[in-house]
Amino acid sequence: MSPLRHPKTDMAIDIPQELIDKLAQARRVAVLTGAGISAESGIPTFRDALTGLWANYDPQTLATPEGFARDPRLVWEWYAARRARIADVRPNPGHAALAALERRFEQFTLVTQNIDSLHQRAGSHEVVELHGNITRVKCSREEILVSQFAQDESPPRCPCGAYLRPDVVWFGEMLPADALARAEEAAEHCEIFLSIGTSAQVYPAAELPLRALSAGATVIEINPERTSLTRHAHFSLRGASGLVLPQLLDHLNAASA
Ligand code: BJW
Repeated sequence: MSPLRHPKTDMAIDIPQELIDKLAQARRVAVLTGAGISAESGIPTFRDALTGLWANYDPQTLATPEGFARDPRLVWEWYAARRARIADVRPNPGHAALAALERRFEQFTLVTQNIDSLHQRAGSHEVVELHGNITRVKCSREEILVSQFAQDESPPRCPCGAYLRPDVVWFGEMLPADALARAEEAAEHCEIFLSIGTSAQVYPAAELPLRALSAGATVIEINPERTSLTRHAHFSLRGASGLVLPQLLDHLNAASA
């Protein structure tokens, strides 16, 4: 198949026919997304040089329980600013293509490390959130979700007196057990595993494509850069997910027309 060209960038995206054929024949597909899929919506990633959040902010200060204990106001306000930014952006063609792919397969599990709800806003129905969701707030002591609270303090307080915090997973914290179990199950039973827009550096999410590999799945990576997964992946599509995924969908539609 001839290389595809994106009209805006003229960037050639080489999608091997073998990959399209495997996808067209698959019944069970699992997908892991990371910050890169939301980059084209205007949400910064974490580890990209210069533009990544961790290039400008210290993860130990802002994304650990210890950091929150040290300076709850700083952490609360950092998340409030990110929440406002996320509310202001829209899903991009990569999110939309994944929502369309969900409808094509007998089993399709979309696992995300993102906390931004952009998959749901693009129309994906079954989204497994490994690292929580920034729109939710929970009690830092009792861990229960709280939907209404007075905004007179920063951070606001739970009726029990403890500070409220975003319902996201910080370093050193356990992932939600049910979400992790669903993700592992999907990785171990899929025929195709797509790893999209993640640097594959954060565990246990980074283990999922390796589990899929061990179970015999075909692993496809979509990322403009090499990652620690690249050398293990059967196919590596080097490009922005907002360009690659819609073209992958077009090829798939053409293959089954
Ligand atoms: C594009 C693009 C475009 C750009 N299109 N792509 C085993 C070994 C070593 C350490 C550990 C281990 N097991 C556990 C750990 C500790 C730790 C960990 O993994 N540390 C590593 C950093 C070494 N893990 C944990 O603590 C986890 N908890 C846990 O394991 O509990 C049990 C336990 C506890 C204690 C000890 C041991 C076990 C919790 C991890 C929580 C991660 N939380 C964060 C913050 C969430 C809230 C928030 O948003 O603020 O989650 S950190 C941050 O990283 C965020 C992300 O979800 C996560 C992953 O990042 P992601 O998505 O991969 O983003 P980037 O920026 O890294 O990559 C973006 C990619 O996109 C790049 O590759 C670009 O090229 C690409 N890209 N534009 C497509 N247009």
